[in-house]
Amino acid sequence: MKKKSLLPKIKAPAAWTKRLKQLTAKHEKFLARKNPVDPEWDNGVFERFTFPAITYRHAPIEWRYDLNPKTNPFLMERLGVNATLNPGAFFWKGKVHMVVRFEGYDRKSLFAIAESANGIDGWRFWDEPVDLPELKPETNVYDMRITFHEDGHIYGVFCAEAKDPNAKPGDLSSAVAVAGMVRTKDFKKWERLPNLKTPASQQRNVVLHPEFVDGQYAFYTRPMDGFIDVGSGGGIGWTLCRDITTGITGPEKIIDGRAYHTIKEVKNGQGPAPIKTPQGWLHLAHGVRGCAAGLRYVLYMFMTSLEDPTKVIARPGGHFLAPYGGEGFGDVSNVTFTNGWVELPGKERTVMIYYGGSDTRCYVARTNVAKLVDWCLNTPEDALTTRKAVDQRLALIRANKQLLGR
Ligand code: M1P
Repeated sequence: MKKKSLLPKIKAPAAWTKRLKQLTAKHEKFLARKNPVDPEWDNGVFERFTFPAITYRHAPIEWRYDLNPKTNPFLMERLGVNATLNPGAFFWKGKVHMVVRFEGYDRKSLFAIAESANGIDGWRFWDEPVDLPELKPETNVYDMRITFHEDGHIYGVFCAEAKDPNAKPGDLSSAVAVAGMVRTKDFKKWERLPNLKTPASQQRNVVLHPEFVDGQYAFYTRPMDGFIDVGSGGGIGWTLCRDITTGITGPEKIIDGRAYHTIKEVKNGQGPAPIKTPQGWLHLAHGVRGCAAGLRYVLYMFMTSLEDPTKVIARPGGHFLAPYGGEGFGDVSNVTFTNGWVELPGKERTVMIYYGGSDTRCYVARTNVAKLVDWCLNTPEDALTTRKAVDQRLALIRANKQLLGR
């Protein structure tokens, strides 16, 4: 994408123009930075990269600064960017795109699309953020999942939150979260659909399945009684919807529940829409557990059956990806969260995984479908007790010893 000049068409003091040129040069240098594979990380499952893929520093200068020397004589940032996180992702017109949760200093999230030729570096935001139609009441929107549905539309499902109308006076934190929906054909014009109406009082991490199931739209859900605490709800749910233009769904059932002493004992949620493989649907999700430092968010995987997408056929134990190095530090530390991945064209079936680190930055990891399927089908399930975990590890060690002739 060619960068246009930021010099205003009105007269500006020489010092002001000099500062703008310096600012622009620094920004361009940052955007041109290459992002090599992290040479330290090597688990054979996926590659990591040296730098985050997108940070607040990727935000275009004209999205932050008033470029009028009369109203901004010091050329100061007027609308700061706090974080760029939790991106949805899609492949479009030969390039990889992220739908970034773009958060201002005021905590409000916008959706902003950035593109890259290789999906690793060279990310540039489109001209303007997504001009999302609003459905009142709505205070904040975030974490869009993109689904190319077989009905021919491209859907974005996201969390739409508003103040809880039943909150006690003085309680300015309680909120209600629902699943908002838009659809588009070109990622420029977005049609807002009604919010999803499921049996649960609150929803977050809702994702549209790419195919019709029993002739209906199918959604992965995450039913909750509360806004932060899922209460008696939780787990990755599943519900069908006859007519997406009404948003009304049928009953909800849990297909991947929470479990004591696992990486998803507090809550979990489907990541992006699943990827279809001959062996089943590949799912990437987040799991949350509590610890002395607060909540810890990691990514995990599972597979579901092609014949019955509600049936889990593989549950590799533990996390797939967890906060690593600087990923674990930020606005909400100890968090990795995903709602985007992209399968690149080609028989290698390369998969680029996009994830947020600590609600602050976007990261990328690279793998392929064959590795992910192997990881899911051949990684032992969570043993659930220490005794069984000892057995699991001993089995591995002893089998290896035998192979090594020890
Ligand atoms: O702050 C961590 C994450 O918290 C929420 O996820 P969940 O609903 O599973 O708790 C989301 O707000 C997510 O955006 C955020 O990264």
